Amino acid sequence: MKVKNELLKKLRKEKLHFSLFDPEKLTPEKASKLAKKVESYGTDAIMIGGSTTTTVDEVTKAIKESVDVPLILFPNSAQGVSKYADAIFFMSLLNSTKYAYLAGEQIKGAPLVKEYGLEPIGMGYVVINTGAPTAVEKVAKIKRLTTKEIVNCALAAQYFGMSFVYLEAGSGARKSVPNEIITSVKNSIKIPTIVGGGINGPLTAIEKLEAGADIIVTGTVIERAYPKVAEIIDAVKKFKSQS
Ligand code: 1GP
Repeated sequence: MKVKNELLKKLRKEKLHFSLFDPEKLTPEKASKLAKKVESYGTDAIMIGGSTTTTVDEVTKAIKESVDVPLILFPNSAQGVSKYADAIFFMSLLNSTKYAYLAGEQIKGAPLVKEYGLEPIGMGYVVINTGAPTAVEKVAKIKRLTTKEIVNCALAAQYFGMSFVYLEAGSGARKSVPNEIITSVKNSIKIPTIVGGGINGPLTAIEKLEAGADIIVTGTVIERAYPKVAEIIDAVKKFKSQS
């Protein structure tokens, strides 16, 4: 459990930043260029995946050949499994109403994880509606939850033995996960909380960290090559030195 243990070790001292790359929106050349950039800015891992089905091998291979940071698959289905990654978030979308997202695709993908020797990292994934429905909310037919139900999902993830909980507003969401939800989850569980979706600047990232996020994920700001991703990573690093 090399990748997971390294991340948990780092988390004992600091907050982390993960960069999300969606293979559907990137050519291998562009992915490689952006991966080198986020690595130079200090990102702690690169996640590879998106909401719609696509093959991930070419982009994953290009990133693997370009950087040394851990590559963690963030699959939307069994098709999101690539032999070129280091690890895979073996995740269940806990508030999906579709069997495929709860366990079906995971069962299909499990033999591939074994065959490719990928490190599985158990993760409970919860999609939170913060306004207009996002792609993941529509595709996975998400059940909208109260704060109490979100906390209960996070607790269930912990009791299943999962290593992380991911509170997701959806890629490109206009609003990120509300701070009070992050705080309620953080105060109720012992496993680290990942927060992503709609985090488009350093001030929002700091707010989420102050609310209790352990790991900040950004995707859209990287794809659009906004210089803001450097500022966001910098804010996460500075937060580390204050805590
Ligand atoms: C999506 O949380 C991630 O899974 C990233 O979202 O693209 O809005 O940064 P953004």
